[in-house]
Amino acid sequence: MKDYNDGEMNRRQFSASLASSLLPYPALAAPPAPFGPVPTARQLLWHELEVYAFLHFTINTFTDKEWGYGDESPSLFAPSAFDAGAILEALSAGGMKAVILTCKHHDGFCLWPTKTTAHSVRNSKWRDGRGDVVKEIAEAARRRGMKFGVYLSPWDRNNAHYATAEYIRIYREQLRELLTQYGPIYEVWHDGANGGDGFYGGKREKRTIDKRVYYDWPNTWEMVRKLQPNAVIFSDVGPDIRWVGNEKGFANETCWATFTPSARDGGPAMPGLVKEKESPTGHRNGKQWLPAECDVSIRPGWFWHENQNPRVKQPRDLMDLYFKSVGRGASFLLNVPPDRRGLLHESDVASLKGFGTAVREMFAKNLATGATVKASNTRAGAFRAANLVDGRRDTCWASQDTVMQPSVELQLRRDEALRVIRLREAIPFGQRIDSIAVDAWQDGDWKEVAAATSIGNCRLLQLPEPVRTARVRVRVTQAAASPALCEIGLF
Ligand code: FUL
Repeated sequence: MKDYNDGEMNRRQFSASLASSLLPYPALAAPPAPFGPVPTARQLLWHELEVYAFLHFTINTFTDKEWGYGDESPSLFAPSAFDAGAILEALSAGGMKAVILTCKHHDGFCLWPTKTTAHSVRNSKWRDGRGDVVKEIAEAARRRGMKFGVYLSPWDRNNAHYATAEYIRIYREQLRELLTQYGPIYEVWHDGANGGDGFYGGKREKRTIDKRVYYDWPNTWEMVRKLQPNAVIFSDVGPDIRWVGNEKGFANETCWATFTPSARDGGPAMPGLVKEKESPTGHRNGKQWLPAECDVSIRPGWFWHENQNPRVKQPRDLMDLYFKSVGRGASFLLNVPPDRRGLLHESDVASLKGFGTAVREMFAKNLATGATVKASNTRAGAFRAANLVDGRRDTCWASQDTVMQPSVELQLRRDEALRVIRLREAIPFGQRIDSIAVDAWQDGDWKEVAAATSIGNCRLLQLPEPVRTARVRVRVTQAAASPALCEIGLF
């Protein structure tokens, strides 16, 4: 398979921007050598999102199903008051930075007027067959400054050609339409569910495919790269973002951004064929930078069902998942399914709002801003300890190459009650730290208040109860290469 990793170039650009202020003293600017795989430019952009939404919406919304068989009449798709602007407003209130729409789910119904099949909105009564859900959601997202991504199910229970080579041509053509007609796409989502029985143009039979070869994924990914170079590709095996291995919305307590996907059957790893038990943790010395995405629905099902209206996750449940996904270096992909009106249900809107407000309030004031920062060791050049509290991700503190267990002390202006500590590694240099401990100065002595393993893009440490202190120390207790952190945040 082709090597998609252009992270090396990326790391050099990052180092160059750090060093630009030191041009008269080039010898001082030497950045740490990267450790292991490093993120690509598109992965770095994705790492900044952290929280984004899924919209599961299609004919299933009207038939009360999770997986449509593929024989549903397009006329069933009939939202009475579809309003993309209202949906995006609610997602934005929930703090979502982007949205991924199920442009086609397993039943094959296309939410845009595709030329590849008659099984689409074009043959529904909605807007007299002239509507385009993809367009309206994409445009509403852009109006709010949110990014837009597409879910296109590889499995298609409607298409007569499914399981033949012709279907792969059709699938790629659908993808081409989505990637060329709706502006910039930030994420392309390939589901692992595959094969089995379906309508298949009237045959109503069971069709199985060989997941290892049938989809010829490398060539589809190549096409995505050409049409949307900044889009990250998600699947069980990446190549950019990996499934976290469960649909409950959390990563393992230790979660490495690096991973070497392998197949359950010993063959090459492919979507739908990965040892998903290893996905929540990743691999410490994995060969690829392949960070985890934690998908979960705000309701028991992925699609809207009336009888699940009383079972919407509450803001505190979402907050817990936020800490167990974003707080473990992964992303949080929260599904909020539109109802039969084509709107988000009032309970979901209220939960989103409560969650968004809780996150904003928790991180509104970084108590580390303005603190005096001293490190036990700092490498020469632009890698000052003060970079840890400058609110930027493109500057960092780093120790000298041989110093693996440095510590950093923050002196605050006054006693503060700390509830959450946020750490971010300078990931363009790789995931270098194995473990850290955090101490607070209390009653004339250092007291350990928290400890963690993997950090990566973000590690959130929740203190069981607020700790009052004016001095905080972060100790790197183990590292595979000299540490480089871009943030220590205190909330
Ligand atoms: C699964 C699908 O089968 C579900 O219907 C849903 O789309 C979920 C996000 O992925 O594999």
